[in-house]
Amino acid sequence: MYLGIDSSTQSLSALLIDPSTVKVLADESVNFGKDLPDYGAPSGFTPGGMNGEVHANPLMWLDALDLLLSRLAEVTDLSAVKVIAGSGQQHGSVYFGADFDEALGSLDPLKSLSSQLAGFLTRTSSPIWMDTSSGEECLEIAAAIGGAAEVCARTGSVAIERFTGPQIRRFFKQELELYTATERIALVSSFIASVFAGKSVPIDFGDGAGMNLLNLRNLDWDADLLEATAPQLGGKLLPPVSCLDAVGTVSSYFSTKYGFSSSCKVCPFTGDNPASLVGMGATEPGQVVISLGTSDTFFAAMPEAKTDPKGYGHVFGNPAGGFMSLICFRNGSLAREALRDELVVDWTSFEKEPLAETRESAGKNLTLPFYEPEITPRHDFEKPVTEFSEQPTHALRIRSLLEGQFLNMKLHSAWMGVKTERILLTGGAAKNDGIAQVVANVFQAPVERLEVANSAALGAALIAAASDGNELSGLQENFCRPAENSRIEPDKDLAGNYSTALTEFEKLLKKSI
Ligand code: XUL
Repeated sequence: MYLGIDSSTQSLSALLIDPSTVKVLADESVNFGKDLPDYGAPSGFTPGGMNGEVHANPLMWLDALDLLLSRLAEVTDLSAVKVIAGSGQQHGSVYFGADFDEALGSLDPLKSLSSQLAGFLTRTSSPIWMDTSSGEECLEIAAAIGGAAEVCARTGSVAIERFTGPQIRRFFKQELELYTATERIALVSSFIASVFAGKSVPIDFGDGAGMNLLNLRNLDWDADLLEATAPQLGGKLLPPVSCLDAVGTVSSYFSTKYGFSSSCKVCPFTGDNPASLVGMGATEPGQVVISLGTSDTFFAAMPEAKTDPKGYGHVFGNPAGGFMSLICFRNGSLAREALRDELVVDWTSFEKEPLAETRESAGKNLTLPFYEPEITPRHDFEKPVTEFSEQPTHALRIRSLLEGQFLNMKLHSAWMGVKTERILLTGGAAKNDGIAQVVANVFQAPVERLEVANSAALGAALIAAASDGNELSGLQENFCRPAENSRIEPDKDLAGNYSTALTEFEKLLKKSI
């Protein structure tokens, strides 16, 4: 049995698989907002941050871990788990002081994780990927390295606010004493892995590439970037590693409390997007994954590291080797939920039938689908920009928003030059056929959804199994199967309409930013 853990923005999930029977044995989840309301983070982060700050409480992640494992132990015998691997929302960071490793190694199973580790955090809150506060630090880092293009050539991304390096620099500038007291900096992924292993676990290449610190040429921390980011930073990070190589076994806290075998291995955790690439069976180039989550992401395996000339896209490590490209759209579910609430409707209004009452855009009835500041394209939007040539019904407004989201995605993914022969759709909104049909039509490619919905947790479980000698491609063939009747074909007659729509969408965008 192999356990995959995914620590995402809104929840912590676990998926347990048995490759010999090709079965998912357990699938449990803790929702931060619903299950841990005392943290006051209904969407997984503390609302009301100033100056673009979006932080979450790392103790909430620890309480979620105790709760998740107690739920899992109730339904399964965890002593048969051979390896644990995992993933975390990318870019978020956690800061510890001296003696943290000692505390990790001597946890008392009669007490909670959060009560025992709280005293060792040098920073009580963790900036996460939605944070946009470090614009100034991005400029400073780029200037020190010789410009944005040079940062991009080295790390696969220009310096970006949500990436960990600029966030660390901001912490150093604003809270020098606490920064100095910090002995170790982890990503969300390596934090949870460290807790499992009872010692500091290094950051993996896949997730580490989301920090503006990892040089993609040698997969090591870049000395110039470390220096440009903050003093003595190199000493606070362990050398990066691959998520496929186990780094230890579970600590006695987990074996005593939840019944894991003391020989159960722990792999370094990776980022949610690299794990999703594995869980979607897309680690070989040739297919594209669109993940509809809090943010929407568009990603694909790449034969070689290629960077976005406009600086919106990113290059991360592909857990199976090589690289993946990713583009993140901040107004994903954020925007769909905002329109749903504005129109006082539910998700059935986003289904095929109601949308069929309207016509597909042929360059008319366009929406720039941004309710909040967007990162692709980068602009401080406050509300959507619309251009309707008729009085819009609810259905037309929904169609226009969805078309805008996927036209924007098509426009900003062209640099990847990847053939979209098949689109694998995942994330909460993927099951909606109305949305899937818009994706198929805009990209003029068939859309498929997989049987297992939580691709990051599944990817983590497959990484755990692969680290134990199981062939990854065979695991993917067995576990990453399209769900029955999930394929949506594009309407080929709409190719011309959407090509015009793309041109008009781009014009409207240029006019508005
Ligand atoms: C990717 C990104 C998000 C987070 C949260 O760059 O910021 O996709 O990983 O899922």
